[in-house]
Amino acid sequence: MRIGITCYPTYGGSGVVATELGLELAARGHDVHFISYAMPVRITEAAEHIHFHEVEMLNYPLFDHPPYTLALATAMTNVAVNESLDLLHVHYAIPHSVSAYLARAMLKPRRLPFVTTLHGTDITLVGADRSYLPITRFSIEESDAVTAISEYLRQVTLREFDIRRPVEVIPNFVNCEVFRPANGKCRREEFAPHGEKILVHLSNFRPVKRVPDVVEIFSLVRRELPTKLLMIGDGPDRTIAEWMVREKKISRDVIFLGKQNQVQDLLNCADVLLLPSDLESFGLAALEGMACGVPAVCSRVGGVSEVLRDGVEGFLVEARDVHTMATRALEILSSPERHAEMSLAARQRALRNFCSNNIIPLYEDLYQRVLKNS
Ligand code: GMT
Repeated sequence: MRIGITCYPTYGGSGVVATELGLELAARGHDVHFISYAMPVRITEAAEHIHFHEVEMLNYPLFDHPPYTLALATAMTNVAVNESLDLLHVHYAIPHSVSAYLARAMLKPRRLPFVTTLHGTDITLVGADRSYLPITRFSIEESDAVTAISEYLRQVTLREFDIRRPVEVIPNFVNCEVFRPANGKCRREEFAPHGEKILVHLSNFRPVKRVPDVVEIFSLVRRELPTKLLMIGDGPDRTIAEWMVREKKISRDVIFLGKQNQVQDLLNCADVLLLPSDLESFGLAALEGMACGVPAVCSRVGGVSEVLRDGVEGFLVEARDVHTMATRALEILSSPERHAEMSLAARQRALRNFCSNNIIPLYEDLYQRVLKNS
């Protein structure tokens, strides 16, 4: 198939999933055309079947805000014609789904069906805001197929938007060959030269991720056990986290690594992953850690319980309860047996439920059905 994929090309979870999906589809012989304002960050090298089309935007002085939605719709239309696309697959409803709707309408009578994948904040925060609700609802209803990355998100979408059409769940996935336990290959001593334990946090440092809670949890754990904290990613709350670290005089033990591409190499150095978000429709970071055999301590929110089971692959704790999160992290860190048990369970759950080998065919099947019915 010839598939156009649109996503946010940055380090957000939806962009990561869309990019990995494109790479997996290309590896299976499909022609994949990314259409966005920048090259998706996880595409680090040229590959067969992978193409990138940058959305050109005229920045006329009259435009206070350049109309990206329209420029994207135009790019989708052009790419669809020039590359004979079979369909579009957009990730994150706003505004991608609206652009796809326009592209499909512009190309009539030629067929260009589009699939919309909902990721989370496009529904729970942005879409639910009155300013965007009607257009989000419209673009969902108009899509040729809609998927949500967890049952939780499916339910919220149907309920909050009063959606009458089917929304399928296709969970997020991970390449279990790339994200796998390193079995001692990580150079831990670079981060923990005296045999300290290692906690890790991986996110886009937005307020919803509760980055300050990560620092609080870490400082509570560190009081009991020599531990280091790896902070992977960047975003608005990095500054406050850095300030907290300085105030608490724990700078030597907290390593801010910024945005990273080969996150599997870093996850493999960690003993426990922290994900104390206020909301996660899925929690891709937890899954990536699990695939590497890293148990996680997460908030019990949204769709996280569909990914990780409390007491099996890690722990689920009420959001913002940093004391219990620290206690749970210490429970894992201070017992090698418990850690080994949870690490194995984490890897096995990723293998059984969330490997790309099992999930990509679900998308292929969906595309076939859409092409048949449109
Ligand atoms: O909050 C983020 O990380 C960004 C957001 C996105 O769409 O880029 O993430 C959402 O999609 C991820 C990939 O499907 C999910 O793993 C995250 O749980 C979800 N975030 C929220 O629901 C807050």
